Amino acid sequence: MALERTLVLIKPDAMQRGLAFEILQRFERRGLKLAALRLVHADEAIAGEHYAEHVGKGFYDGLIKYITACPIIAAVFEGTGAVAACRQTMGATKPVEAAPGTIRHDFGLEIGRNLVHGSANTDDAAREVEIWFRGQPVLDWKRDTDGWVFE
Ligand code: IDP
Ligand code: MG
Repeated sequence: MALERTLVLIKPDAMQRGLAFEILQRFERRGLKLAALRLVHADEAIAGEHYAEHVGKGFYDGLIKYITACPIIAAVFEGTGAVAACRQTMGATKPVEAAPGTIRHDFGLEIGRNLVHGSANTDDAAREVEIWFRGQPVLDWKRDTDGWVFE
């Protein structure tokens, strides 16, 4: 399986509820390697760029208001199959349809307060890493435990 990078956002509800590091820890414990981390209060421009695919949908205005409500954490995680692995750890978009043990199931109830974002595919991941880490370093580093996570 290919080594991939994916973009994770700890959304405002997770920040406000004190769940940010508990959520980050789930990705970390899975074996994914942190390549970049940033606390950022998104403005409408960056939020609009990130959620461009949803322009015109009924929930769009609420989504922009939600994601810009307070500082959030943007992270880049790296690992084999990292894009799908992160989505699996997050669970389905609707928390009531997310599998038990996933972040959205374990901490959420409503689709508009689903705590976490993860890129949908590798193209989106590259695009989103560029949006949130423009001009900022994404590190390529060898973790001493890599050989115990990646065969
Ligand atoms: P994803 O985050 O699982 O990729 P998308 O369908 O790409 O899900 O939607 C992006 C985000 O927009 C969701 O995570 C959620 O925060 C929000 N969203 C999607 N559909 C709705 C809705 O029907 N009501 C409110 N918010 C929504
Ligand atoms: Mg999506």
